[in-house]
Amino acid sequence: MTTETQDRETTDGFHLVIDALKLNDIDTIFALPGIPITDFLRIAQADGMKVISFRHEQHAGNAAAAAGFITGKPGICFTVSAPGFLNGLTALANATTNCFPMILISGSSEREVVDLQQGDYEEMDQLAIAKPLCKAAFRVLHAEDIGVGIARAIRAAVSGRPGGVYLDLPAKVFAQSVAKDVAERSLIKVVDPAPKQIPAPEAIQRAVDLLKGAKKPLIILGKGAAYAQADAEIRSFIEKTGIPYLPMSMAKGLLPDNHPQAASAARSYVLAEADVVMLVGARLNWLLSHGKGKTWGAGDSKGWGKQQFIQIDISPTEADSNVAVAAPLVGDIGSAIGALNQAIGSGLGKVPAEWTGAIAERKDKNLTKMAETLAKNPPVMNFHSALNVVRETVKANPKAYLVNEGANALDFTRSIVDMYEPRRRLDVGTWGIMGIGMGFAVAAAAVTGEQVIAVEGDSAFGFSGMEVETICRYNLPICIVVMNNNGIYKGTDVNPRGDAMAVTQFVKNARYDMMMEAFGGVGVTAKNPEELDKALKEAIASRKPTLINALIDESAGTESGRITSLNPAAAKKKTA
Ligand code: ADP
Ligand code: TPW
Ligand code: MG
Repeated sequence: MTTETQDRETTDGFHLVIDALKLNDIDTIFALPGIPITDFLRIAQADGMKVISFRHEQHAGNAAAAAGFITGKPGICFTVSAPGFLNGLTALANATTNCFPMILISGSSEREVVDLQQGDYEEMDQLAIAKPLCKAAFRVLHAEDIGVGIARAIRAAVSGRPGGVYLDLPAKVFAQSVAKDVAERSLIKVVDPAPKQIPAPEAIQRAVDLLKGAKKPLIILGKGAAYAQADAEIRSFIEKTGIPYLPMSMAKGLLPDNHPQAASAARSYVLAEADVVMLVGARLNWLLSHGKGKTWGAGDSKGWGKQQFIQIDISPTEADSNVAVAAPLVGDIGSAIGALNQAIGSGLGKVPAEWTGAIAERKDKNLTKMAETLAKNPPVMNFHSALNVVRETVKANPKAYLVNEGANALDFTRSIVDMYEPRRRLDVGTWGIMGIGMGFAVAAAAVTGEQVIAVEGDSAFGFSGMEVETICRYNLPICIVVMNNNGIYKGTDVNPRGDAMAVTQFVKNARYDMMMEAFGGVGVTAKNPEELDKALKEAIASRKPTLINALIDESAGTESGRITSLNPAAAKKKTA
């Protein structure tokens, strides 16, 4: 500790928070200043921590969440009280929903005044508000409890099912002085913050028996599998068993998308036909049609398919959440897959060739069709011709992070752009939330130093667009590609009254590239795949903050992208 704010015998809350974080190997803070956080951030920076200062707390929070997913350590976000806290809360709730470890630490007003509702500066009972939206919430009232507060927050964020944690620090705690010897003893280095959870041998055997009897087995990898960092064990299990697999969106790249056992190009076929499905860190939520209905080969939309499920999850209450799970395997994915690998020895016996053959046939057909579509170069650039360029760019730069949000801009990117490395795809996650773009991009670049490519719908980009200043300020290697189709889903909607623009339309031909130029970055407009390719190559070679305004046929998208069926209006039409 080197700053002049302390004397020899005592330290204070500011330093204790920093020391507690450092002691637990946390070296990066995502934040937005204001009382009492400004001084805290200054001291943290002076003490050698990396502090990334944002323009809106939601994006600082999203950055912390993404850092948590990428590193497996809780990402840390600091905000001021009431409004700053609330701005960060969406990110905290989203992190919890996605099972990403993060800690939101907010300054707060004085308890005595808040509890009597006497109208303090930015008064709010933040702890009570945060509680239902995160895994755990704590408040520290005495500086000597900071060590315990940070330790509990870290453990809560990363142990078991990871998630968001809130830590409330009333302003006066920062200024409290504590004798140095007391302070030192009060700090806790968390030992084994995310302990292994070894699944029971009989649970392993149950799963193996089920797989042995399967004629049409399928593995589904979710973002929990990506988060677990058990890449080699997972790959070995998949290759030893020969079972076809489907990656969920953020599990893409856990095994390269061009792996021979990848079944993504035959997704609807394998989901409808499989008899035994092993879920690895993936929930049977809306993204998997709740495990039933037509997607799963059931006759009607509410019926059950013929599948039997094996589910590996660290959360013991996840099994049976939507449909019966025949073989629940509670444990961390590394331990569970490790135990399965041991139990099956050199393999399970061959997956029936009828099954793998039928999948291969469909894959070939669909991949050929996709290749034809991608090869087309229509006079007005569309999602396919633009994303074909991004596809080749990622192929040539497999370590690059791909951040992705939007509706069509999301769905087309997910299916067109192959991923080759684990945890490189960061997207809208379980909620399908807009606004993660720039926060996730900043985190990926700041934490890993790798190139980031952010493929953004023009609406999606708008939610966090002001953070281009942050990107320029820290000179981060981020290339944003705005898929500019003049609106939400499409730019062609009409307001039948004609007295204002339609609700999904934006200003035509907006110059998003100029937003990047405003802060000293590179802005480019790309009207065709050649221009897009050139701009992407230059961005990656220079590592300069770049925004490519990719002009996309405004009629090319569909309402809500691939989830049109969730629209009440569409549902009404269907039942009418
Ligand atoms: P996706 O959206 O990709 O299908 P989900 O977010 O629905 O994935 O599911 C992730 C699941 O992974 C959660 O149920 C979570 O409890 C689980 N999980 C997270 N980390 C681990 C881990 N280390 N070991 C086992 N399960 C994990
Ligand atoms: C926090 C609802 C889902 S997708 C989307 C919105 C507003 C934008 C789609 O337009 P975009 O993509 O990005 O231009 P494209 O390619 O189809 O034109 N608020 C939040 N989250 C969500 N999901 C919405 C609103 C939504
Ligand atoms: Mg759009």
